[in-house]
Amino acid sequence: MGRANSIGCWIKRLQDLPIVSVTFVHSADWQLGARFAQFSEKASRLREIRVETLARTLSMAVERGADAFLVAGDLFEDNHVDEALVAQVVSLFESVSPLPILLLPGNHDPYTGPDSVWDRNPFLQASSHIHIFREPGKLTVKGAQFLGAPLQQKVSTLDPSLALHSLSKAFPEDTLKIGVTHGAIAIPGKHQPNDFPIALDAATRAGLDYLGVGHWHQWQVYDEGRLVMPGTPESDDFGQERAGQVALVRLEEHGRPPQVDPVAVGRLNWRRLEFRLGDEIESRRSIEALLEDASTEAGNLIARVVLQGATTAAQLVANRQWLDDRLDGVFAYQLRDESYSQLSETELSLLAQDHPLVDQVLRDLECIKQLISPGETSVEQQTVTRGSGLSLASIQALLDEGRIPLASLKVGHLEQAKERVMSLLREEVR
Ligand SMILES: [Mn+2]
Repeated sequence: MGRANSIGCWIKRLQDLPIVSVTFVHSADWQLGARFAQFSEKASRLREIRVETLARTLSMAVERGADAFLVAGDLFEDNHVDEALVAQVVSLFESVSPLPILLLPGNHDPYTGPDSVWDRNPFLQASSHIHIFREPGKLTVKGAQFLGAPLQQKVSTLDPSLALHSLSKAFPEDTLKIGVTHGAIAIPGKHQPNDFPIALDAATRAGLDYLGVGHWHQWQVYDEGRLVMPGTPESDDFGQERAGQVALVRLEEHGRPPQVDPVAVGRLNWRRLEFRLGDEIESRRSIEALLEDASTEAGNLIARVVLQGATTAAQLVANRQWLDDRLDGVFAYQLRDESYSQLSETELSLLAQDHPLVDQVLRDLECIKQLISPGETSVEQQTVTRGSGLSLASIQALLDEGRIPLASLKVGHLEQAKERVMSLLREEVR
């Protein structure tokens, strides 16, 4: 009897509690309309792919039963994107109606009034499930409060999350509150002072259960899991290992930690590869391995191959041809040539005639290298055989003058200096 009573009591208490749970997709930095000028004829396809990724991500949000879809700034590359793109994006949002779409102007697409992309006709005529935070404000979804602090200019030294404080205070303590804003995370030395610095504890400070931000293009989480920057959903550069994702967020009740899962939505795989000339077999093998990797569909690969090391003109041509053939099927491929000429004895003597100063620099570098590397021959002997004008004493004097302790100088430094001289020389010859 007592037991039944207590269960009944509990059920009643549960009914009295405002049970709110909300699931949403948090995205940012789509930068639709980005020019990708360096990709010339592939640039328009790169722009289309970003829109396709947005369409897939919206479908994913519907499939996962999301209650809202957030864009925490920089949906567009700038406020001057094509009218057709704006119409296309709005129609994608219309296609998932009534899923609430919450759009926040970022630093690329700040709300600056009637001249901004947010006041174009497709947005002005859009259905009410598409909400734009033109001003700091709130939108209620399933009893949870989404609070937006939009950007209205391109740069500012003010923390945009400060606007969320007053918005947050207007609600009872136990309300589920989600902030949305855009800016750099204020990590000392890692952000520009005028790049909308957001405090590392901005979510806690404003009493938010979650603060969804955008700006940097790689996934990062702060403030004990409450401050999330999901990165760009479609990678747009090399070296972004944590891009290509959006956050799927579930909040159960105020005060509980959010459940945040990254969902991979990006298609393109940007890879920077080093190709060591003089080590062709290993270099070619690593490219073969990448192309055979099942997770890397060649058609989705954007490869930048950096040629490095010393090579002869004939080897360079052969390796470039191999790369051109092998990487024919990838989405896009760039070759960066940082290699330098391996000169024959004849070429070296011609170099000495034509560019005596360069020749002397190379000989001096070689001489210093011999001085610091353990060898069988004495420095004096090397100096004589290399024909350098530098004596041991003059090298020591040069190092003293530059306050460089001999012990801190490594062979690698000299090799690097020689590579640099040779590559400059090659640029000159071309
Ligand atoms: Mn940004």
